[in-house]
Amino acid sequence: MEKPGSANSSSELRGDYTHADARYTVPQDHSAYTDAEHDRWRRLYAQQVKLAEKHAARAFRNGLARLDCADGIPDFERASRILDEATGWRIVAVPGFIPDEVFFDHLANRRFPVTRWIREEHELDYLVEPDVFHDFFGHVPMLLDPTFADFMAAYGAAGARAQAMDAVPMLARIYWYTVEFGLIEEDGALRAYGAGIVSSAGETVFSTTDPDVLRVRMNPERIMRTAYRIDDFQDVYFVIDDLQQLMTGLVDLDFGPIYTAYRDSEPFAPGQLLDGDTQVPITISPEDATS
Ligand code: HBI
Ligand code: FE
Repeated sequence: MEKPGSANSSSELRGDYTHADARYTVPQDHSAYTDAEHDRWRRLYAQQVKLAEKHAARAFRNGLARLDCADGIPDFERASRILDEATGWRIVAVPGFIPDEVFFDHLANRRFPVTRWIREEHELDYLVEPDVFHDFFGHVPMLLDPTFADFMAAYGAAGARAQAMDAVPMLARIYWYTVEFGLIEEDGALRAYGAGIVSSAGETVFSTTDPDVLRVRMNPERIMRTAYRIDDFQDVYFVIDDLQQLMTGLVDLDFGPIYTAYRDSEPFAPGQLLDGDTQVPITISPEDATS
């Protein structure tokens, strides 16, 4: 029997923007989640944390451990206190996707928008739009890393100029191929730090062990000129050597001339190896080779 007066599940709130404020934020209303929803979170968490041990970046695993959120859908206020102390970030609850300029403004001010509803049972393995598991499990642990936290704030601050130069799609590709689907080389192995990867069972294994998918060293101009798909595993993954490369390779680079030069050009189709690409070979570890 659900508590009287509370929404009988977060899915009723899915995409409900009627109570959103000017910054598209809403109360999380943590008490409204049902036991079934907390149980769904626990099953998703248990599945993904096991894969993360082997395939996720160290910064992700360390951040996840500090958030201590295995037992159910986390309370954003509690998590914000941990985040704020570590890197000055906080979480704001949102009903779902929000306009680019609002999203950029949140990031520039170290507020990370987390969707408040959780996917349905039949969406356990895949859903197109982000839910609380994608946003919190996938994105929030990395925000405890100071370098990544600075990069995310700088990404948000870059939004206004991209809009002024009519180049948001090019900036959005940077987010896509790093924050959502980025790989990092650590201890000689490929690890995932992208939220879209670490929150997906299939893509965590595919992106780090598939012998055939294209993997290329991170290259800002190449990324800004490469289209992406949102409905399947990626056809190309970009690899960094360490998180500092997000600052030195991206934040320190003036995107203006790249916007001007290519914003009206056709983007490259993902998955094709281009002149100038440095391909990253897959290093199948012995245990992977036998599994
Ligand atoms: N809104 N809630 C939410 N979450 C996102 O990840 C998000 C968004 N709006 C725009 C957006 N991402 C991307 O298009 C940005 O890179 C611009
Ligand atoms: Fe995301």
